[in-house]
Amino acid sequence: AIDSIIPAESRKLWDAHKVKKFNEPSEFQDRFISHVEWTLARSLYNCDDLAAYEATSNSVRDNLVIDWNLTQQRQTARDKKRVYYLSLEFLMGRALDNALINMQTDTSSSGESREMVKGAIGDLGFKLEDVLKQEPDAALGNGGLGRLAACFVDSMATGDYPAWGYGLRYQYGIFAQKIINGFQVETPDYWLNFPNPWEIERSEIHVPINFYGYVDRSSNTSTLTPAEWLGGERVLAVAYDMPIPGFKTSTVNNLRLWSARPTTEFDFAKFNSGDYRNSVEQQQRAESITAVLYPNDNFEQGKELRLKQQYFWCAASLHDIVRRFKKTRRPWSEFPDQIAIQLNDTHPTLAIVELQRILVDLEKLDWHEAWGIVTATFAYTNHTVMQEALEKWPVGLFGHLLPRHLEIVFDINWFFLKEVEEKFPHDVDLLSRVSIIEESSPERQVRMAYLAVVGSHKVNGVAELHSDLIKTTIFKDFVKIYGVHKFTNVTNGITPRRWLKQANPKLASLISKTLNDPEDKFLLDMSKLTALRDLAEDEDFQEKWNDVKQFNKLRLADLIKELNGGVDILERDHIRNTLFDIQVKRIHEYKRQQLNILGVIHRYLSIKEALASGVKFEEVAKKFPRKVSIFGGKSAPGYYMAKLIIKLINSVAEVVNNDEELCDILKVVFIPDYNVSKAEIIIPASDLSEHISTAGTEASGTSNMKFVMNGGLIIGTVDGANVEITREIGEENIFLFGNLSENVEELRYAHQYQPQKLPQSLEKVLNAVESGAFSPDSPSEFQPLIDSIKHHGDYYLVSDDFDSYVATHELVDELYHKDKKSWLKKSILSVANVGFFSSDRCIEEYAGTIWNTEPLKPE
Ligand code: B1H
Ligand code: IMP
Repeated sequence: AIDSIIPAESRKLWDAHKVKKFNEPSEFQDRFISHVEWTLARSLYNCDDLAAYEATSNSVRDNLVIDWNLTQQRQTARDKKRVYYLSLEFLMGRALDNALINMQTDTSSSGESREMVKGAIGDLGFKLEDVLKQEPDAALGNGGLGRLAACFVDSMATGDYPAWGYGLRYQYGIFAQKIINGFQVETPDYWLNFPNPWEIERSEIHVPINFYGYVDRSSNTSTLTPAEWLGGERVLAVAYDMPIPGFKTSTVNNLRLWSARPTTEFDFAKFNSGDYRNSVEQQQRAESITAVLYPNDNFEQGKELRLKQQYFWCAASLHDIVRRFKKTRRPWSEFPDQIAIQLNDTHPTLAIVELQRILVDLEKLDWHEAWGIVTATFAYTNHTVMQEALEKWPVGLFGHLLPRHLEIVFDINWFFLKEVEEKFPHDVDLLSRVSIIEESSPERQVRMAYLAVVGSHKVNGVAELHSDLIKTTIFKDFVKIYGVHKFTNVTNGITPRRWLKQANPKLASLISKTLNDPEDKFLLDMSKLTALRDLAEDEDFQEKWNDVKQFNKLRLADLIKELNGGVDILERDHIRNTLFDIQVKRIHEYKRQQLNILGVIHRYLSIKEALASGVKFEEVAKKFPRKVSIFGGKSAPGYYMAKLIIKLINSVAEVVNNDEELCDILKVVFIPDYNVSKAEIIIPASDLSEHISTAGTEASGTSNMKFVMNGGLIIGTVDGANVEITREIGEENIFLFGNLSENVEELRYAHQYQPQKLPQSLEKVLNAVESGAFSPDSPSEFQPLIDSIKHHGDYYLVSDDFDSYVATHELVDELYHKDKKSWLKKSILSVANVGFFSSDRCIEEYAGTIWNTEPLKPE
C-alpha cells in the first residue's frame, strides 16, 4: 500500500486541487501561455520559435508527469518484478515530436494529440515543424548500440513493462562533425545550452560514490569475508529523470541519468593547512566524470576516466535499485524474483561486482548465497565479436581505482576456475583460456566479457548469425562449461513510432488509410502490415507509394541544399528518376564505406571511358542511369583510416560533381554531422541503402531495418540481421552479394601467404586514386588506404567482394530504371513483411525468455 506523509484531512484538499492534463486546444493554449509568462518569464512580444519550443515542451511534459507519477505509484503499489536496463549510451534524439505522438490526454488517444497541438500553436502564430526543429538532439550515444537502448525504452513503456533505464547524463554528447576542406573536424556538442524541459533534476536523490582508497581487513585476512573499503575520493551522483511515454497507453516509464557533482563535505585538514584553493579545485574535478561521452564505436580505449564513469554509474544505479528493493522489506533471497538487470554490452559489468560487494560487505550475506542472487539477477547482451572492441582493464589500474572490487573479481575467478577444474580436470590450457584474468605482458588484464558471462544467467547476441558466432568464437569454451542453454539470441528491432510514424508521416498515413486503421493500431501490431501484400502489384497503390517516396526525396534534397549553404547539388527536375543510394552509419573499415566509394569511382571511370571512346551520351546514360551516392557518418576522432575514407569520399564528390561532361548522371554527397534527427529525414528518402560489412563483423545492424520499414531496398552482405531480413521479406526482394562469413578466415589466411591478386576492375580504380585523380595536389594522400588493400592483407576483403559488389549494382540499375513496377512491388513487399523487426517484439522476447517479467497494465 502507498503510505502518505500528508494527514487525511489535508489530503482532501490535495484532491480538490488535483492537477489536470490539458485535453483541448484552448487548455493547451492556457498552459502554453502560462509557461511563456511564468517558466520563461517572457511574453507575447518576445516569444520566438525557441521560446515556443520550450513552452510547448513544458506543457506536454506537464501532461506526461501526471501519468509518470501514476505509473510509478502503480509500480510501487503492485510490487511486480521490475527490469533495469543499464546502458552507457542512450541515443534518444529529439523528444517533443515523439512525446506528441505517444502522449494520451483524457479525451484522446496516442496519435491524436499531435494534431491538436499543431492546430493550437498554429492559432497562436507558430508552425509546429519550425518549433520542433529548435530542439537539440539528445546525442548521448555513438551509434547502433545507443540507439537500440532508446528504441528499447520506448517499447518497454509501450508494452507496459515496469522498466527503467539507467545511464549517464553527459554534458557533451557525441561531438558535432564539421567537414572542412573534406576533412572531419570535431566540435563539442554542448547540448544543455538552454534549459532542457525533458529532464527533471532530482537534487534530493544523490548517492555518494567512492574511488581509490584501501581495504581494511584488520580483523581477518581472508578476502572472502566482509571487508571495509576506506578512504579515497568521494563524489556525488545526482539523478536526472526523463519521462518515457508509451504509445496508446498511459504508462510513462523513467530513464534515470546520473550526473557527477562535488560533495558538500569539506576537507578541513586542507583548509587549515591553507590549501583552500587546491581543495576547491579538486572538488570541481568531480564534474569531469560525466562531462563527456567517449566517442568510440566498436573500439575500446582503456582510459582510467572511462572506468571511473562505469563505476560511478553502476554504483549509483545499484544503490538506487537496492534502496527501492529494501523498501519492500522482502528477504534478499527474493531479490532476483523482483529485479532483472540487463547489461547493454560489458560496459556495466562492474554492476555484478558491486552487487556482490553490497551483499557480502554491507549486508553480510554468505559469499555463495550472495553470488547465487547476483547471477540470477543479471543478464548480458553481447554486441560485437571484434577483438578491438572487447573490454579489458589492466589489473593495476583496476586495483588502484577500485581496490576492494579487484579482490572480489579475483575471488569470483577463483571459484569459477575451481568449478571448471572439477568439470574438466587437468585441462590447464582451458583454465588459462577462460580465466577472467588474462596473464598477458606487460600486465595482466581483467576480461570484462568473461566476467559478464560468469556473472549472468543468460547471454544473448543481437541477430541469429551473431548469436551463433559468439558460441563458436569468443565464448566457445563457455558453451562447453555452462552448456548451450545459457546462450541465446534476441534479434534487434526498432520502434515503428519514431522510425515510421514520426520519420515518415506520409507513408504512415498512406498505410493507415489503406489498412482502414485510423488509430494507427498497426504501429502496435506490425503483423497488420501483411495486408499490404495484396496491393504490391496494384498500379494505383504503387503510384501513391511512389509519390510518398518522391516527397521524401525532395525533403532530403532540401536538407542537402540547406547544409550546402543554399546551393543545390541535386536538380529538382531529375529527382524522380534519380536513384538515391544511401550509406549512413559510423565510418568504420569493417562497415566498408571504402568499398562503396571505390565502387562509385569505378562507375565514374566507366562513364568517362565510354564517353572518351566516342559512345553517345544517350547510350552512356542508358547504361549508367541517374544516381546519387549519399554518405553520412562520424569517425572516431583518433581513427586515422576512417578519417581518410571521409576525405576520399569528399574528394571524389569534388571531382565528380564538377565534371560537366557527366551532365549530372552521377553525384556524390557527404552529409555532415549525421545524427538521429537527420536520420529521420534521410532514411525515408532512400531507394537503395548499403549494409555491406565484411561477413561476420556486423553483429546485427539496425539501420537496415529502418530503411526497409521505409520502403527502401537493400544491397548487402550476408551479415548480421541482413540474414533475417532476407528470410522475412524474401530473397527476391534484397540484393545480396559477397563472400560468406564461413569463408572469411580462409580468405584472410590466403592473403597473408599469397601476394594480393586484385580483380582488374579494382586495380584500375586503385591506380586512378594512386595517380592523384582525386588529389592532384598530393597524389599519395590516399596511399595508406590503397596499401591496406594491396599490401597489408586486405583484412576487410574489399578485393574479394569487389566484383560481385559492382555486378550487383548493375542489377540494381537495371531494375530501377527498366522495371519500376517490379521495384515498387519489392518495396511494398518489404514493408508488408517488416513486422518482425519492431522492437516491441524484442522486448517481448527479453521479457519471456530472459527477464521472466510481465506487463503491468494501467487500470
Ligand atoms: C555495437 C558496439 C560498441 N557493437 C564499444 N559494439 C563501444 C562497442 O564505446 N565503446 O567502447 C561502443 C559501441 N556497438 C553495435 O551494436 C553493433 O556494431 C551493431 O551491429 C548492432 O546493431 C548494435 C546494436 O546491437
Ligand atoms: P523510487 O522507486 O523510490 O525511486 O520512487 C520513484 C518514484 O516513484 C517517486 O519519485 C514517486 O513519484 C513514485 N513513488 C514511489 N513510491 C511511491 C509511493 O509510495 N507513493 C507515491 N509515489 C511513489
